Order: sequence, then C-alpha cells, then structure tokens
Amino acid sequence: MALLEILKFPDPRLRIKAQPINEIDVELRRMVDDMYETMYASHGVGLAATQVNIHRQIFTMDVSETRDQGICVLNPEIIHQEGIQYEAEGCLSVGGGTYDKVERALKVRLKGMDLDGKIFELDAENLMAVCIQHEIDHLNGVLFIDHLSRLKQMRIRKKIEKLDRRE
Ligand code: GNR
Ligand code: NI
Repeated sequence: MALLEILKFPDPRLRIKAQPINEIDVELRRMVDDMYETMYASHGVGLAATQVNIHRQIFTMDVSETRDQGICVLNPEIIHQEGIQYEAEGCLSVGGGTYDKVERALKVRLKGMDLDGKIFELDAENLMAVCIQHEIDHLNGVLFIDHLSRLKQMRIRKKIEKLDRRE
C-alpha cells in the first residue's frame, strides 16, 4: 500500500473530468487500496480519485465514527435526489482552513458499481449525501468552492496564494 499525494487547489489537474471504469483488474484494486490508505491517513470522510491525480470514476468514503465502514464506488451516479441542506464543507484539496456552507440535496439515491463489478444502489442522507455529492463533483472537475459567491472565491484564492508564497 502507498500514501498518495493529494492535489491542492488551484492545481489545474483538479479540473480534469474522470473517465468511466469498464474493467476491474489488479491495478484498479491497488489504486483503491491506496485511496483508502490516503483517505484514512488524511482523516477525510471521502476521497475522489481526481484528488490523487487518477482521472477515473472512483471514490472512497467513510462517514462512520469508528472509521471502519469504508465504501468504494465506481462509476457513481445520482439517480434521485430530494430536499435541501445547507451545511459547512471542507476539502482535502482546498487549504487555508477553508470551510463554508454549500447548498446540497438532503437525500440522494446513488447508483454505482462495487469492486466485484456488481451494480448497486444506496440511499443516503445528511453527511453521507453531502459527501457523495462532493465526491461526484470532484470526478467532474468541480470543487465545493465553485458553489460559493465570486467574492468568497476570490478571498479564498488570495488567502491560499499568500500561504503558498510562504512555503
Ligand atoms: O474530509 C472531508 N470532510 C468533508 C466535510 C464536509 C463536507 C464534505 C467533506 S469531504 C472532505 C474530504 C474531501 O475533500 N473529499 O473530497
Ligand atoms: Ni474534496
């Protein structure tokens, strides 16, 4: 297993759209193992492949308190959504202590494929629903800050530029 480097905004590679998975092989399984390891080491509730410079439709997620309920979703798709929630989000790819509220669906029905190639559906709400929407955004090259006002985006960009100059 290996820890993967997480790309940080404004890295343009975070804007690359992920390609669908049509074959599950040892290489893919190894990538998923590394994504789990990277997600847990970073204390993230989710990790999209895009964030580790793998432009394939894969995300891992674990919203449990005990950090032992990891799930991996290939070719994820939201097939139904309802309600609205407005909760604070952060992102492993957005530094500068950036957290802000984003409007999301309250409940989603996710369709995806597991590592055995089996198609499944999962109903999620609250944090798990936020996480699913956040990770699918990543796979489409979208960051949570893209949902904020232009003014907020500009402030975040400036703060991160300033922090990056000090490194
Ligand atoms: O670890 C994470 N926490 C989080 C909190 C609120 C809303 C979304 C998230 S996802 C984030 C990990 C991450 O960046 N996944 O892409
Ligand atoms: Ni993120």
